[in-house]
Amino acid sequence: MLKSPPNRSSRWEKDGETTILINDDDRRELPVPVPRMTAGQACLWVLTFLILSSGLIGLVAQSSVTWRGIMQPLEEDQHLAFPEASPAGLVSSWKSTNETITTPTESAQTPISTSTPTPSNTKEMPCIPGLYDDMLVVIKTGASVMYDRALVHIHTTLRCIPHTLLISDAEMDIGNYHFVDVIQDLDPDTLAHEQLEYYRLQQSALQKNEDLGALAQRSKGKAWDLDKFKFIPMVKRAWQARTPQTKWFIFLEADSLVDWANMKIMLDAKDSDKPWYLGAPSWINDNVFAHGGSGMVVSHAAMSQSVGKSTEDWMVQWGSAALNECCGDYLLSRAFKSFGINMTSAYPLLQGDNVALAPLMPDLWCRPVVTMHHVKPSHVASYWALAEYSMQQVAEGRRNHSLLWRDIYTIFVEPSMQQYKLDWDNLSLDWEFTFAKHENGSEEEKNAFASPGGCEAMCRRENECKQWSHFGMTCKMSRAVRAGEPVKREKGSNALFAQTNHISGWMLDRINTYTKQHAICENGADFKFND
Ligand SMILES: *[C@@H]1O[C@H](CO)[C@@H](O)[C@H](O)[C@H]1NC(C)=O
Ligand SMILES: *[C@@H]1O[C@H](CO)[C@@H](O)[C@H](O)[C@H]1NC(C)=O
Ligand SMILES: *[C@@H]1O[C@H](CO)[C@@H](O)[C@H](O)[C@H]1NC(C)=O
Ligand SMILES: *[C@@H]1O[C@H](CO)[C@@H](O)[C@H](O)[C@H]1NC(C)=O
Ligand SMILES: CC(=O)N[C@H]1CO[C@H](CO)[C@@H](O)[C@@H]1O
Repeated sequence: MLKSPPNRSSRWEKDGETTILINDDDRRELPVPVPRMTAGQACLWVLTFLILSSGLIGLVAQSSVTWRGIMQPLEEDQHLAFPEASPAGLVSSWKSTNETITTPTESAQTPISTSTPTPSNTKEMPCIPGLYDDMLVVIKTGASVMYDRALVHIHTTLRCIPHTLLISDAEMDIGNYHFVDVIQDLDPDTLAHEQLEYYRLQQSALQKNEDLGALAQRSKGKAWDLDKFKFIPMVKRAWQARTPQTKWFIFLEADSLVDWANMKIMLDAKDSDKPWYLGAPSWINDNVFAHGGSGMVVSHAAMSQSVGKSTEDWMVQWGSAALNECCGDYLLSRAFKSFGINMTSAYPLLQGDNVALAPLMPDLWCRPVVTMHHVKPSHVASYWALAEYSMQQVAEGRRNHSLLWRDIYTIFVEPSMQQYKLDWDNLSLDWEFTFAKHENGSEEEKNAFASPGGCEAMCRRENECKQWSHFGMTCKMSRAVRAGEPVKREKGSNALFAQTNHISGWMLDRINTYTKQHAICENGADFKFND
């Protein structure tokens, strides 16, 4: 995929540098990658080798107490970036962070009891009639992943949304929820094209009652290739499915997560009679477009000035264009642009990170959660258990907003924060120390890339550094706190040899200072975006 979340594309691209540079055979002889080596550097490498091969001793020497536990086996919960707790447990732990949620009017009468969780504590909230009538919510998925991804939304995201449209590449049903095959809306020439071979395979598998998930696995990635063809007919179907009340068309994917109360606050501040096409910007070359997985929101005016002029022309002009494009969301931005409708960035309200990857602190701290992407069904459910309660409070006027990212930090991330985690990465971006760039650097710089302890020490030296990660001969550090994700340990590697493992660490004291100093979002939730 060419797409990357906003403000991150260039930085993440650099990730390639951190992958190990040598193959397994070389590694046995020389535990560090050495691109070009002079005599002086050779000394450094010998030294490094000694430090690293003395393993624990070397690490302990680098930063005493920190590395005491490095040989201990991983505990199971270290692998959970986003723990899956029971809904009742989550809600009560959230409620125990009293400052976060206590509002002046709430105190005496909270609808959820904090007593021992029982199933009745987690009973669904009643839907409030009419609340979301002005939205048409469109979720796009594919027949091969429908049960894996879309099912959870039926019981959560979509439960109180009266007007929905489910887009797929085969006609299917889950209970009352119908999934529409929009590929069939393409013209016959496009349908016959080789790029749609998977669609035809899937059609015949459906007729024979074959397992579509298994078909997708056999066809390795071909199912995903259908995705780009769905966007143009999806927008046509959405226009046709509007009701007299529809002001906003909200396009999501089945691995997106949404907080409706925050979404509604965001949209109520905008005029749907203006041609809004809101999204999280992504770029292909220099062309900006709204990233599909982050959620795209199109106003009634924008729809009526484009697809609404003539659904036939819309399909004739843009339906087959997917044959020549990589990505459907990019194609859609071109289609809207041809009607004079440019995307407006709603980042970071609409955004494509999940809990593990989002820069929780300080960037998102007082920002409301509106969308996330790459969210597992279990996490949609966990989030929902919490958001349903806060959304209800917003609807009752007892809160001015639903969940903020700092609530996400407090509930899902803080409990598993620790000084360091083994086999953990995707964190740190603001500083980078590598052999290639710092082979002639200061002692501190050389130590930083040479070992996790040196990397941690370097982070300690930078006042603003809140976390670091070490892998190979690279140390990365960052101002923002990201929860990160487990990384699979390289085959045959050993915890003793630090550079074959990802290790990430946090400056817990700095992080705690930040959370204390920013315990209150003094200006409330920050719903601003540039427009
Ligand atoms: C939570 O409430 C208790 C008791 O009301 C109070 O002592 C404590 O300071 C509060 N915590 C925060 C973070 O406000
Ligand atoms: C949309 O963007 C293009 C440049 O990419 C600009 O020329 C055009 O005026 C913009 N249209 C509107 C309505 O702002
Ligand atoms: C909501 O916002 C208003 C105006 O900013 C403020 O006066 C009020 O206290 C807030 N209500 C809650 C429950 O936070
Ligand atoms: C480090 O110094 C050596 C010898 O002077 C030189 O060949 C090499 O290019 C330098 N490396 C960097 C990254 O500047
Ligand atoms: C978003 C991102 O950068 N993900 C990376 C996390 O780390 C794994 C393993 O190092 C990479 O494969 C991902 O691309």
